[in-house]
Amino acid sequence: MTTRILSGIRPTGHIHLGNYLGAICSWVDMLNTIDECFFCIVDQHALTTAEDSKDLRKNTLTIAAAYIASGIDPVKNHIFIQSHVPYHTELAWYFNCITPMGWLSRMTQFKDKANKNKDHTMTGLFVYPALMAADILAYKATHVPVGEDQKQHVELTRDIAHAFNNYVDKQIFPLPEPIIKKETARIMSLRDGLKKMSKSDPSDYSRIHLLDDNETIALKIRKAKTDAEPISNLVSDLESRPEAKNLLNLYAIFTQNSMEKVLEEFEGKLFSEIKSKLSDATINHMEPIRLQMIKLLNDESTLIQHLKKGANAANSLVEPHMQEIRHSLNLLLCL
Ligand code: AQP
Repeated sequence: MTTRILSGIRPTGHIHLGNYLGAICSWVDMLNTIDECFFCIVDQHALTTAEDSKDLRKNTLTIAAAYIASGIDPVKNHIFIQSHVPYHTELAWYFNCITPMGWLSRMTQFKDKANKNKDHTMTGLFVYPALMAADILAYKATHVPVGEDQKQHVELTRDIAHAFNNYVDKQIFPLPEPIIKKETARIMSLRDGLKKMSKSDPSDYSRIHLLDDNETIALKIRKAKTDAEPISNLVSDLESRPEAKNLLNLYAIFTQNSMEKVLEEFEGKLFSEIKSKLSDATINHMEPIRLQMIKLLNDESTLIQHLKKGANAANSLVEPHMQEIRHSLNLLLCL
């Protein structure tokens, strides 16, 4: 069976280190082991939170630049915009018709986001996971690399695939596997080690943006919340120190060391020293990506050509799948 990845990012707010490490880096790691890779910029999902739609065009191009600058070759792989492939919303409708409301009500992201805006919770936010299932299953994707927060949605996608296959009594969809890399599964906020780093956090100091310059990165790390204790050499001691754990974990990722090695290096040291070394390691890793993103964003027409090529490939793959799906639903086909 052909192995195929489908994953994406919502073009909302500022793309940050959590999106980069939790999603994009695990995509890059898998490029050589998977037959076909499709990376989407899920602009229609951005519409589920109305405040995000005003900068949609700019954010869409920034995400495309981030994918390419991080190492996804747009010629060998397919980078495209969700709204350029209308089959996603068609398939989402079919899924809405076979997905119990109880399944969608259990989604923790829906509960969190709906709670923040109780008087203005729109239907789109509620059915978002059915559209995400369509994003993945339209391609018959076999693997979905995501951060930990999206695991529940990928599990729901498997349930929807299974329910649809049963409904039409045919194995149309494979059950896609979520791929979640332990060390980068959940990058935490720099202001609160119990909250994930997130685009919607009101504080810019909670996250490092991919377009932050070196001084801003250093400042955000200097201002990151910590505690007063020096570091011990026991990994288990970090369980009660979420902010320390997050910073040390970032250092371990950027220096490609184990947490044990990092604790050995910093045992007895104060946070001023740790933060200074973390700043250097982060800047070292992120600066070439930022510079490449800026270069790509300055050549918008080339970026748009890549996105058109990606949309053509996506539409060509999905079109016959949709015919099979419509046929399985007994829709009258006149083509
Ligand atoms: N903090 C994180 N750590 C690891 N992975 C993360 N991801 C997001 N935050 C972290 C992963 O990034 C991918 C794209 O996410 P998204 O933009 O589609 O939606 P999200 O998960 O809701 O991301 P944000 O940044 O938190 O946005 P808002 O604040 O708008 O909700 C996914 O694979 C996600 O797991």
